[in-house]
Amino acid sequence: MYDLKLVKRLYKNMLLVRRAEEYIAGVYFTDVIKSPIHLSIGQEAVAIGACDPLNKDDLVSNSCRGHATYIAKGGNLNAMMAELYGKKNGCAGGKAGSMHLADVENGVLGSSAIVGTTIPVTAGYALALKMEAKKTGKQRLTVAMFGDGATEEGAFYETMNFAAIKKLPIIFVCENNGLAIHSPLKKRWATLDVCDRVKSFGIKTHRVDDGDIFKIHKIMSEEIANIRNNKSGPVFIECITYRWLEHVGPTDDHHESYRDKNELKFWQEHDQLKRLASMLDEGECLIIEKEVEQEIEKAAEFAKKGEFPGEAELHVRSYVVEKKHNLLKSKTDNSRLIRYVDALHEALDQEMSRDDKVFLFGLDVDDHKGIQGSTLGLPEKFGVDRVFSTPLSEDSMTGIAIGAAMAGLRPVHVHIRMDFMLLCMNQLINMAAKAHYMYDGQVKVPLVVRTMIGRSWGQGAQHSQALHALFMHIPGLKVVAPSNAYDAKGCLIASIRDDNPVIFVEHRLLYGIESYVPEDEYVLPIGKARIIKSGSDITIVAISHMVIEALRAQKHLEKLEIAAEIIDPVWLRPLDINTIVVSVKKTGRLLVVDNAWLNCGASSEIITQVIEALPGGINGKPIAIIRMGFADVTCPTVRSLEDLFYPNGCTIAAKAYSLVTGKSCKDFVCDNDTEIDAFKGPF
Ligand SMILES: Cc1ncc(C[n+]2csc(CCOP(=O)(O)OP(=O)(O)O)c2C)c(N)n1
Ligand SMILES: [Mg+2]
Repeated sequence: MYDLKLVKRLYKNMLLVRRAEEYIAGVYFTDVIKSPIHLSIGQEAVAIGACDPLNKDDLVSNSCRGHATYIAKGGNLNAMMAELYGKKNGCAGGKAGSMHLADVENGVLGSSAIVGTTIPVTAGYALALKMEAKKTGKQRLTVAMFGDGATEEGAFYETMNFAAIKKLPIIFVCENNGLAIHSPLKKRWATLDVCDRVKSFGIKTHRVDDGDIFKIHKIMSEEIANIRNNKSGPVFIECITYRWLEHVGPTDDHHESYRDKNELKFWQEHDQLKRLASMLDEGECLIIEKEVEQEIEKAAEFAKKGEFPGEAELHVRSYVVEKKHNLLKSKTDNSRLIRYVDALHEALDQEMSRDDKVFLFGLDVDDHKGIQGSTLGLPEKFGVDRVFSTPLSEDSMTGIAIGAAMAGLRPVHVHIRMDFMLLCMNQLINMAAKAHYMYDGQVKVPLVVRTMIGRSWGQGAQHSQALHALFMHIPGLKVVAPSNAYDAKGCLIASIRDDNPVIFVEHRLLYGIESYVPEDEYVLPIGKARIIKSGSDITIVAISHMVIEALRAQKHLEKLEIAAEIIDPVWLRPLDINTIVVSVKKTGRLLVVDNAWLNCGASSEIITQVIEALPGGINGKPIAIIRMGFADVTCPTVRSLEDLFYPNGCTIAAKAYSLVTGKSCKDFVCDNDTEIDAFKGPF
């Protein structure tokens, strides 16, 4: 009844997974594998049935229970085993372990130890494949595999919605083993039909409720053909299955109370491996068994022979090495005075014209206001595939951007307030920042996140936060906060061309400020600070909009013949500490003014690095250091309190005056002028 070749192939692959995991379980307590292992024994048929009909250049992902998917998709077994042993010849050089397996060349996009995280990422990859098919005519596709637990995450529903809107070429395969660690479904699901929930997004669903490998294989084969022919998905398949062993680790836990005693018996009687074996004659089974044993022995030998990575490997691939740009300067001096927001627009327009891999998306990027004008006209010029608004799904849209970036596109994701990025932290920190290192260079994430800090007109607690320090903390991310139009354009182009994720911080009040900006494209160096004003009495390092306030302070101080050197770090990670240290050596005094809170902030980092660089002070004298930033409270809405919350030209000048003269800040009087008075809201 079934094609014998198919039966043999399924049997061989399923046996390979079973025996490989039995081997892993067998050696686990000998201490050669020192990473948590989540075995698939009992539920391998889902991965084997789902991956068999795929082509090598289709891609599949999974969460931390990923061995079966990796092997089923054709991932290199030697490299997987060496990875579990933590060796240099592992698929990620020992940086991934069992929970983050990837073999992108063979279409294993990667696993993640954060449940649900790979679902939007895999959809983002599918978005890129959809765009690719428009050029090539050939539709590749992706398969996101995940457990029943992952369907409880918000990212799952956000992704279903977006995949349905964009008709993405993706198949979602839920390996429903009824358990999330020790919690059975009935404790976690109010209604027991996940297909029903998915159908409500307009997505076609299937349910295989007996673990039948041939049913899974048939549905997958038909749906893959549909997607390839119609260049349209998505599809959702729920496969009921069962895990025989404990959640994590090599042993069984059938005595534990969270399991129903009859379940295991039922599923062992319906073991798909036994079923496949029974369809082949004994001789064939023995031959296959021998082949599988040899493959596993070979993989184990490969793993044992590998070396452990050492010091030389620790820092390798923490970032994608920066490209050398020929074009650091504009070709002609055709500068004009333009606003910051127009400089952003020009950078986007020029980069999108230069490289059709660049695309722009985010809430409202295509509306009539076009993100304060920074995206106006771009949808008409570049089309809806390359400039589009999104549902309110910040978390999954970030994952989708990451997946598209992994596939070779260069997304620019826009947030109209930085506060909204708190909904993206999982994807940004657990995936964007880590993927290149964790998968040992198999993927890059050239993603730019444009994010706006709000202020004034009562933006208050949740529309005014400046959270750059959160991102500065994370290796793998870059953070830039230009304060003038010239830097905004050159740094945005540099960020788009960089192969790493860059958080591009814009302050709402900077948008209207003008400076001379060349018409041509130009790339500014990443990690280079700018000395905005020279001076010899005090170094004032100011961040983002505080540069404007520091320049006001500088004018006040000038009247008292105090010469302040104003430095804008521009890039907060990587930080150009050298330019700051050279300045402090000259002035002997440092005032850091952050456009954020002080605690564990950019100011702490800058000051620490200066002290580390000048441990003995200057000429035996300690450096005079002070810092300013937001008041240590949540930003209040009413103007009378808001004015007290932020440093301004006067308060900065007073602090600098006190540091230089040794007198009290109170002795310093000045009139504060501010562009906030002119700002007419509402947003
Ligand atoms: C976001 C997140 N929350 C919690 C965990 C801890 N955790 C690891 S696996 C797991 C259960 C996942 O269940 P399911 O998605 O059904 O996959 P299964 O383990 O059954 O294969 C949990 C809760 C995690 N890794 N990530
Ligand atoms: Mg489960």
